[in-house]
Amino acid sequence: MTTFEYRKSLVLARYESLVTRPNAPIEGNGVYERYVNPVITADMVPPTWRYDFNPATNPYFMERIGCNATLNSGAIKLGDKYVLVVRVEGADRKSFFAVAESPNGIDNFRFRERPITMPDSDDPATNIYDMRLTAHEDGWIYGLFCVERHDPACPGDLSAATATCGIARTKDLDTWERLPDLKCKSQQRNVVLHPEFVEGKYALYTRPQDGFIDAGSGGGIGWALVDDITCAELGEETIIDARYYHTIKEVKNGEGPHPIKTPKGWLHLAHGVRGCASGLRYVLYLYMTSLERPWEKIASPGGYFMAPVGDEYIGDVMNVLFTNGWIADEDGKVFIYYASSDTRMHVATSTVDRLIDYCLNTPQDGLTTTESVRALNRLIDANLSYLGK
Ligand code: M1P
Repeated sequence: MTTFEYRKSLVLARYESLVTRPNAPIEGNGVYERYVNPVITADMVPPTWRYDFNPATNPYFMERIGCNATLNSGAIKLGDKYVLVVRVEGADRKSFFAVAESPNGIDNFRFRERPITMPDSDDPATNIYDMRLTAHEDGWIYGLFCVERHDPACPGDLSAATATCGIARTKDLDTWERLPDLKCKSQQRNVVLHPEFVEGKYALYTRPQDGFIDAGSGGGIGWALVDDITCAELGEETIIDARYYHTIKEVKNGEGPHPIKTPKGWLHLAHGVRGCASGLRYVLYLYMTSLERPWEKIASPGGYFMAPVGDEYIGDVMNVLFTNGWIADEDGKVFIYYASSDTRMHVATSTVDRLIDYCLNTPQDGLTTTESVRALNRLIDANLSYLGK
């Protein structure tokens, strides 16, 4: 057997065993279940994207185009398929989008034949990433994502960048119509389209930031209405979920996927960031807003909902959980897709009922040690009295 034949069969066998690997839930805290295996890793990118399959031009069956990571994925249910628009990051540090589908949402994710070719806007980007998908009531599926360019105001600084919200729409996730980027005064990452019209307008969750990394004076997750999504311009932004000193969202926060509509209100999933000696720590949290007034908070459970555990701590950017995709099935089951340490994709499952219960019955962050201990004592008092002690 030639080196080419040997290596090709090895690579294909490894790939097949990875994409067909069954997954299993791990019993956890009762709020959600994590799963034994990640759902998508860089090794699950199709071999035809990485290898030259012609023995004449690749006699050693060497990898030609490397893949570094598969992370922050948008999610949507299309027919009976659980579909992710994955941020795939090449070895060259450029991210692109690619569609991966699974029959059950927890394993057997397989990429479509080709990645998405996203049309450029008039001002081409260096990098695009972190798509939020919204099947809007206007009939289109929208993808809102971060568009990164070198900051023209700092020609001598090669790390100076700008973040803008790119907007595109599709019916099938393969062919996309690119719309103009969101016009606004501040930099924007983590912009999310609400699935319904509000006061006859498109509604956006925003995250105003002064710089590419720093939120600066941007106070948290914002809310803004837009008249025309085909030339979207951000007017007044209202902060609906603010950052606070000494909380999980002290440094910054950002809306995850669009909220899920429930009988008790809109259920939101977001990320919060704080600083510590080892750098930034990204965790996930939940909150709820009013059904009629989605910009008004009605529940704000304190602390994080999910934080890195075990291997999730380790990767390209350590100590990070990030989410921009979830799927709620008609029977109430919820699939939460999250990336760990900017490296790989995972799933956690729960139900709409359990997540609402969590939001409505977890004490709010009282913002001081005294208040945290008070909340603990209220639970202990109730338990002692119930247990007759
Ligand atoms: O590296 C962690 C995350 O950092 C950024 O998050 P934020 O938008 O809160 O600044 C993004 O670059 C995100 O992609 C990344 O996962």
